[in-house]
Amino acid sequence: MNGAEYIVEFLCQKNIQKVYTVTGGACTYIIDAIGRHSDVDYVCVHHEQAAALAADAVWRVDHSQIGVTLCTSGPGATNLITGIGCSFFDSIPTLHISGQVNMLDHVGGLSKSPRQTGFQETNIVDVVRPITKYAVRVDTVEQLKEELVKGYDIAISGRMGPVLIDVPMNVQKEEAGDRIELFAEKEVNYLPIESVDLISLQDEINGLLISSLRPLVIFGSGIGLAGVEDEVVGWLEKNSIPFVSSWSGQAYFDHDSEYYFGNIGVYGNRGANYILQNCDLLLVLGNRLDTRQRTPGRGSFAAGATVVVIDIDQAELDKFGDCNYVRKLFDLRWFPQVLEYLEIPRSSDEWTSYLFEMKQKYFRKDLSESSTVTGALSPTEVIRRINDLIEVNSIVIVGCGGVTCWAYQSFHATSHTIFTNGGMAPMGYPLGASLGAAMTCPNRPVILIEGDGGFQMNIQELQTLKHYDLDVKIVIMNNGGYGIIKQFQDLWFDSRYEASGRGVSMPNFEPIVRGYGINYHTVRLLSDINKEMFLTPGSAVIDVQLDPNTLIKPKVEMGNPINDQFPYVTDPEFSQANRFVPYKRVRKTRPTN
Ligand SMILES: Cc1ncc(C[n+]2csc(CCOP(=O)(O)OP(=O)(O)O)c2C)c(N)n1
Ligand SMILES: [Mg+2]
Repeated sequence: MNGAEYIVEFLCQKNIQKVYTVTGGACTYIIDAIGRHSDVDYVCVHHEQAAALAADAVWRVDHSQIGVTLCTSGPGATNLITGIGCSFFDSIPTLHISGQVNMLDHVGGLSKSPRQTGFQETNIVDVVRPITKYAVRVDTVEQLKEELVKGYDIAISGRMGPVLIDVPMNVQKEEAGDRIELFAEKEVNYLPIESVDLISLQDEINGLLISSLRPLVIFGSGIGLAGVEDEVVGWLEKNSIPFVSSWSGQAYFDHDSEYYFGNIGVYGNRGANYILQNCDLLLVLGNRLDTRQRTPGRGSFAAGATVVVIDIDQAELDKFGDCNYVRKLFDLRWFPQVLEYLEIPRSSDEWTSYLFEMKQKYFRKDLSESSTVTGALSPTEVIRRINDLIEVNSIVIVGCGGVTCWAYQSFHATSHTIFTNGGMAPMGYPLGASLGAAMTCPNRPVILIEGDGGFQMNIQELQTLKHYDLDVKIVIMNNGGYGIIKQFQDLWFDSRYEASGRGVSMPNFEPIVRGYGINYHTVRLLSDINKEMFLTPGSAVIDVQLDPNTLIKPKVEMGNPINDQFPYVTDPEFSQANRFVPYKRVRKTRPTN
């Protein structure tokens, strides 16, 4: 085996069958080795960003494998960056193998440091270091062998994330022996349970649970990343413990759960936000409480509660600075052992009846627009209709923009898997990610909910869908521009739509989509959306024509706490909904409706 063949054999041993790639001079040995391997194949995409986004989706839809890309040096490697960042911020394990120029041609071999000596030579390792868990260049085949094992283990352990291994061409050609060496796991940085004082953790949480009358749990994606969603949901349901979720957390439980009260945050469900703001104990599991959840005015977040955050990453806990949160460094992989000894929080009768009152009044009742009143299509109604028509085991991948808010506010997942890229949130995520999802789970329908702006950003991947005959249904929530930005400009820039309306236009997607040989449907009325569109085999674009001024509702406008969202409710309704903790209405930027 040479180094290139060794890499492919290693991937095969790690259950990796697909490698997402755009070829180039510096990775051709590895490409050729894949071509000669019977169990590993490459998938040719049309932009390396899409390869990295495809890789980001793989673990999300199948926890038994991680996504892998292969690219050439220079522009091939730099094109991966957005996708690598996606996996880094969302803690998704991926492995990126970049080809590098021969070490003989490399600046590293010189005493002086010119910018470049080899053609397309780029120091990708240093470029991606801040957005990878680990990045390394290997200079020998022996190093390659060790780093593959080490890199893979780092990607899947502890707080997971992307790893990049840069392999010069001479190493790809070097003799590597005839067997794979899976060295003892050295670098695995799990937070071992012995390093945590389990008894005192249990005691402390127990003390808080016992004294709480209005407990609430935030279900964060960390629970799913740790693979303990079944145990945690079982505990919540068995003990009637109310919970709300983050957007990313929504991927990991059945939203029909009686004790689920919606998703929280700036664009969260009204009722869920009220509940959160009125609890007296907030147990945050695997959620980093970013600005989209707490708003920049953090002081008003869960103002009447003791907030307990359990997180795998000390830096995430440290970032809370002088907030008086109780912080516990703990790997939720072992949380089931903690659950066994936890007291059951006792909700007061007032709290329980309030929870269900809020659910009755607000849960799945938010309506961005009502088509019957305004005549324009309501994005909320569109999402709900799609939700009703698609199969329950569908994978739903959401874009970035108004479209994210509409989808997460309205989609009700039972056995579906719904995800977006939450941290990096690049436009164009769904098309790239769909390749990884559809390749990894060929028997599950893949549905994208994308904006017209986002669709433009990886539109070239329609060809990959076509070439591999993948079955992906792409719903475009088409408002003819960058809706979420315009809504922000409405508030802060007197509706001057600079670079969101002025300067931006969208093409007629129909001839473009048909040019790729992909089916196309226009939707002007809710009733235009039908089951056939989703059931007909082959990829299709479903182009939903929204009014360009369709707003995201509800939404926290900057300066307000999360329980005072636009459109503003009346003062009596506000007081009713916030009956346990007094909140002053800070500022009404728009009239009460
Ligand atoms: C790669 C990238 N560039 C810029 C942005 C900033 N951004 C966030 S949403 C958005 C507009 C998205 O438009 P569209 O996909 O049509 O969604 P809409 O808000 O109209 O629903 C922009 C420009 C981004 N998230 N990603
Ligand atoms: Mg748009």
